[in-house]
Amino acid sequence: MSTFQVDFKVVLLGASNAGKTSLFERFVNNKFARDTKTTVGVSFGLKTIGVRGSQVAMGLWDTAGQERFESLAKMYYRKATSAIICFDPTKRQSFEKAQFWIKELRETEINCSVYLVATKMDQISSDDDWDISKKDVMNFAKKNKFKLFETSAKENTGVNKLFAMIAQDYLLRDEQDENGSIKLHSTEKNSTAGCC
Ligand SMILES: Nc1nc2c(ncn2[C@@H]2O[C@H](COP(=O)(O)OP(=O)(O)O)[C@@H](O)[C@H]2O)c(=O)[nH]1
Ligand SMILES: [Mg+2]
Repeated sequence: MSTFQVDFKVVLLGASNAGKTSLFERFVNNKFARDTKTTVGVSFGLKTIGVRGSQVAMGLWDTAGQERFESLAKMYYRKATSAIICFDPTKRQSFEKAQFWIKELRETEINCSVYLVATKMDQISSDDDWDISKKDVMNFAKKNKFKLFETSAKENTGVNKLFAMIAQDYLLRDEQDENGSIKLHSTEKNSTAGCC
């Protein structure tokens, strides 16, 4: 068993069908699959990102659909540095669920940075296509000091920008707080693998 180091933990959260697994797949494997439902267990991906001359290892966790039952174990987001909260802007309920997960997360992980992500932007041609008012979403983000991003896993837009910002924010935080990183054990390096 080899050991590898994860500098920081990032979790994906949001409603079922919000586009979490697709975002994960696009970022980790640079793929877009129409059917993502075959994931078993929690997926874990490791990506090394270069930021301002430093290399940081991001551990990215995706659910296996347990969010459908609103029964994600707290273990899933325990000690997460950053949380990507996905929602489908064409579905009001998806945004409501996003707010639910932020609340759940913040109950225990008070210092976890939140990145609010409107997914599937290839399906949006104007602000009128949003099912919730875009202005309300922007106000919500601003009020809570969450960064707001727009992505399309299908067309690979906004994805790198999101993860680069997460890595950059982590480095800034890390410079202020020189505390330890999380150690993980795996048989595989730099790949996705079932976990937990
Ligand atoms: N058009 C489009 N469809 C997407 C995109 N991301 C995800 N989907 C579709 O939305 C559905 C749910 O995506 P999935 O990633 O499984 O969502 P999850 O349940 O949050 O993990 C699937 O049918 C995906 O193909 C995107 O960027 N564009
Ligand atoms: Mg999924």
